[in-house]
Amino acid sequence: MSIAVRRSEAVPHAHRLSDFAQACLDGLSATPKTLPCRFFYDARGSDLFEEITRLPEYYPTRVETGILDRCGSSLLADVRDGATLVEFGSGSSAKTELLLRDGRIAAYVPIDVSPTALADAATRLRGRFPGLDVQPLVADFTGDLRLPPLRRGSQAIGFFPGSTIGNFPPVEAVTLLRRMADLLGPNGRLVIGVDLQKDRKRLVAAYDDAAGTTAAFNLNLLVRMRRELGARIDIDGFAHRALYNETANRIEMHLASLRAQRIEVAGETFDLDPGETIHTENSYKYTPERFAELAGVAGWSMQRLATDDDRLFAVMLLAT
Ligand code: AVJ
Repeated sequence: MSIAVRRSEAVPHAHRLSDFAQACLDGLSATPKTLPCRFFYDARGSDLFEEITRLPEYYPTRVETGILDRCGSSLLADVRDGATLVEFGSGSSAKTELLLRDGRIAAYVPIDVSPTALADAATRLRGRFPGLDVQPLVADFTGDLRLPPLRRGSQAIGFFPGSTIGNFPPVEAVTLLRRMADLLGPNGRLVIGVDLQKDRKRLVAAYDDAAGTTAAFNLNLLVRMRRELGARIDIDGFAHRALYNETANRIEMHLASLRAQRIEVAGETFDLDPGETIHTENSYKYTPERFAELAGVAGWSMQRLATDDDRLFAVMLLAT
């Protein structure tokens, strides 16, 4: 048996499982089997995701970047000078410059779980925007957050691009949006990217590309289980599946077992039937109206809406 123990937990909780091990036990015990998508992003998974954003079929990154490039300044038109931009899950902060170059943002708080990604982004942005006060925060944005003290009277503008909100089921999305509203305060704003409903073929192609990069990204969860948790899994016994669930308006990614087989992880065994799947990700798709309604439940009202000509993707400015 091998149990990965994170260094930070090793002393006080020598026998506690890592988050990942616990999530594998919980998800594989469930019916149907699931694994949470947040575990996609180890070093290899983050590289694969970067590769996905450059695929011809994966339009969201390209289209959202184009919208921010054209409409970044008009989205921020009513934002006060000296505002603080707070980015949730900032990663490489690649899209952030499209808001910073407008000049009314004085401080930037990138939030991410990866200290190295934060450090690289901070160095780059400080070089490019010499007056900008960059205060990185190492944290999981779905957890309890506290902002560093803002400069006096500075308006807090959240930034949540990439349609990451689509990974949360609507009820959880409302909870997250409400917590963001609380964090950002009374004059808070949120610039959020939302992937839009469109024809099924285009959606499925974006999550099942010809080069097989998304398949590798999905299967990397099993690779990670084997490496980090010493799991016994025949990875070749699984295949990537992407489908559009038209009832729930979401893309689903699954790992389908190609035969009857057994997985061993963290001291437990799990049997899979031929064709049985492990559900690894949901990516909800909205109409602008439907998303505005959802945000409304969380206390936000839509002030501005920017889309591309083909209406593939939307970037909204929400106000509390
Ligand atoms: C980064 C969560 C927005 O759902 O489109 C890409 C992740 N998964 N291809 C998405 C992802 C498969 C992506 N998000």
